[in-house]
Amino acid sequence: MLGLDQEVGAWDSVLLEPLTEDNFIANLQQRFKRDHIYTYIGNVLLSVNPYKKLALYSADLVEAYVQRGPFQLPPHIYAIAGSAYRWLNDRNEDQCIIVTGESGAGKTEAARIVLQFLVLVSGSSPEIKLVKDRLVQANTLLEAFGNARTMKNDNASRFSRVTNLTSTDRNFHIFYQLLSGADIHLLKCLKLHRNVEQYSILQTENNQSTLSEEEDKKLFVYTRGALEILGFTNNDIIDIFRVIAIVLKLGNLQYVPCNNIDGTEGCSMNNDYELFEVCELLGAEHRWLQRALTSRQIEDGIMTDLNASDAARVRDALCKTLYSRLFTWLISKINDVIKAKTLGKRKVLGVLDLYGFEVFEYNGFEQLMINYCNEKLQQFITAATLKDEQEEIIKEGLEWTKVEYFNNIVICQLLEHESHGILSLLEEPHVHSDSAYLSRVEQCCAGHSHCLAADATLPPHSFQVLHFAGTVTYSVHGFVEKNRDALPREVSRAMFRCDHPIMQSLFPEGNPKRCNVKRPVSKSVQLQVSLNALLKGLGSRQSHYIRCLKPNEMKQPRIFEMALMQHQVRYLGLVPTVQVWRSGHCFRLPYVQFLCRYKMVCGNTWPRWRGSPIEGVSLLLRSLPIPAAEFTFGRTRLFVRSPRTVFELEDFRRARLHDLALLVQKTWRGYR
Ligand code: AD9
Ligand code: MG
Repeated sequence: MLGLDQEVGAWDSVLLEPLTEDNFIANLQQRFKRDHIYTYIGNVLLSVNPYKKLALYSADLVEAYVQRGPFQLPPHIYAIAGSAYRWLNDRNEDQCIIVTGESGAGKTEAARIVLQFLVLVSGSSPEIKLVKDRLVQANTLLEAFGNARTMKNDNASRFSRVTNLTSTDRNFHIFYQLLSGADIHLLKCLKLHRNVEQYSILQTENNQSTLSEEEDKKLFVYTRGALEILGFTNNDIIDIFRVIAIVLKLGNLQYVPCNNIDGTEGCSMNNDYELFEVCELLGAEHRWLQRALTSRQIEDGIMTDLNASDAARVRDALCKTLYSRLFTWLISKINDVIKAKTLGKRKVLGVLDLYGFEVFEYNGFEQLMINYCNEKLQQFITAATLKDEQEEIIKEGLEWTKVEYFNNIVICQLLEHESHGILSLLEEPHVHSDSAYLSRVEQCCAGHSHCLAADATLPPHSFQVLHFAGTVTYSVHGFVEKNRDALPREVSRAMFRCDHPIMQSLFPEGNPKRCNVKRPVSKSVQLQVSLNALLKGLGSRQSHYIRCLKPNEMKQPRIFEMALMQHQVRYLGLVPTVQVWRSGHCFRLPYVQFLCRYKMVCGNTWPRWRGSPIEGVSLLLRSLPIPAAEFTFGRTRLFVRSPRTVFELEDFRRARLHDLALLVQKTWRGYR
C-alpha cells in the first residue's frame, strides 16, 4: 500500500525551505529513492518515471482518493484525475488534463492511469460500462497503430513515419504484431511471410525488431480483440490487415534505372511479383498501378517515365499516405462507435498526451514537427502558469514581487513567423529542393538568438535550433519532400479505382468526378492548423497539469541522473512555478460568482443580505472556520491561497446541499 502515513521529504514543493534549485531536486530524489514518484507544485503534479512496476495503482486506492479527496493523501495521478472529475460534475465545465514531458518521461503511462481512474469512478450502468470498455479497447488500438519503439522509448507515441527509419527505431508496433501473431491462414490470405527481415520498411541496422517476438504475438491477440470489441466485423478486420500487408509489400518495391526510347532515364521494377501481390490485395489492375507508380503526366494525356529515385519517392509517399490515412480512418470509426453510445452533448474531460520532445544524433523533418508541438505546448503552459497568473495578480492590485522565467515565445516565433519562420520558409513557392530551403533558412534565420545556420561548426546540410528543452541539429535532407506530402494525382486515382472497400474513403481526391482539386496542404501547415485548434480548445477548458520527468536515459529503475534532472527542472521552469505558487493563489473567482456558489453555506441568515458583492463575500468568509490569511481581496475577484481551502469550501457546500435535500424530504413527507 502507498505509504499513506509516512511522509518522505515534502509532498508539495511549495513547502520547501529554503526554496533553491538544489533543494527542489534533492526533494524529488529523496522521494524517488523511496518510490514516491509523485510530488506537487500546488495543483501541478510532477511525476518521475520509475521504470519499474509500482504498487501504486489499484481499485482500493482509487476509492481512497475518491473518498478522501485530494490533498489529504499523498500526491497521485488519481488526485489530479479526481479533481478534474469533480470539477466536471460539480461545475459542469469542460476539463482537460495536460500531460507533458520529453520522450520516455511517462506521458502515455500517466494518461493510461487517468483512464483507469475514470473507468473505475464513472457510473456502472450497462450503457456507461459499454462506453468505458470501448475507450479501453480504443487505447489498445491507438498504441498498436500509433506507437513504435525508438531509442528514447520502447513505446513511443509517434508522428507518422513509416519509411526511412533511423538506425535504432522500430516501425509501428502493428507491423511486428501482425507478422508474429497472425496464424498461418491469415498470413497466407495476406500474402505475407512471418520473417520481418523480408520487409525493407522494417529493417534497422541492429534489427532490434526481433527481440520481442513473443511479446508482439501476445499483443496481437489484444489488438485483434480490441478491433472485435469495437464492433469491426471479421471482414473489416481482414481489410485493415490487408492495408498493413499492402504497406509492407509496397515498401519492398525496387526500381532499377533504364533508358527510355527518347533517351531520358526511366526505370523498371526489379521485383514485379510484389506488385502483382499488392494488386491482388488491393483489387487493382496491375497495369494501372504500375503505370501510376512509375510515370507522370506532363501534359494532358502525355506521360513520361520517372527515373528510379523519383519512383522510389512516389512509393514511399504512397506507403506513408496509406498508413496515416488508415490511422485517421480507424480513429474516426472508433470515435463514431464511442459517440454513438454517449447521449446528446455532454461536458468533456480530455486527456492530452502528445509525442514528447526528442533529440537524436540525426534529426530530420519528423523531429522538427514533434519538437515544434512541444514548443507550442510549453508556450501554452508557460502562459497559463507563469505569465497570465502574474499579470492577473498585478492587474487585480495585489502585492507582488515579479518572478523571472524564460518565455519560449521567441522560439515559437522563430519557427512560425509568417514570412521568415523556419516552418513558413518551407511553404515558399520557389523552395523546390532541400538545398534551396537551407539557403533560405540561412538568409532569414542565421542571426536569430535561437538559431544557428551557415556556421562552419555545423555538419553539412544542417541548421540548429536552440529549443526550450535543448539544442537540436536538423539535417534538411528530405524536408521538402516530406513536407509536401503530395501524392501524384495518378496514384490517388489508381488507388480510388481499387476494389478494396476502404480505398475510396482513403483517397477521395482520386475520384475523377472531383474536378476542383486544390493545391494539397503541406504537412507542416496541417500540423500548425490542428495544433492551433487544439490549443484554442484547451484555452476554453479548465486545465490540470501532469509534468513527467525522466530520471535517466538508460530506461533503468533506481537511477536518478542529477544533470539530466537539473536540465529538465530548468527548462520546464519548475522553480519559478513554485515561486509563483508560494506567493500566489491557486484559485480565484469574481465576487458575484463566488457569492452565487457559496452563499448557501452561510445558512438561513443569508437571504436577508442586501449589499455589494465584495461586502457580501467578506461577511460570508467571516462566518466560516477558515483562517482569513487564506483569502486575498482583489479589485474584481477573490483569491484563495491553497487548494485545500477550495476543497474545504466545496465540502461545506456539499454538506449543506445534503442537509437541504433531507429537509425537503422531511417537509414533503410532512405534507403527505
Ligand atoms: V513519447 O513522447 O510517446 O516517446 P512518453 O509517452 O512520455 O514518451 P511512456 O509513457 O511511453 O513515455 O513511458 C515510457 C516507459 O516508461 C513505459 O513504457 C514504461 O516502461 C515506463 N513508465 C512510464 N511511467 C511509468 C509508471 N508510472 N510506472 C512504471 C512507467 N513504469
Ligand atoms: Mg507517449
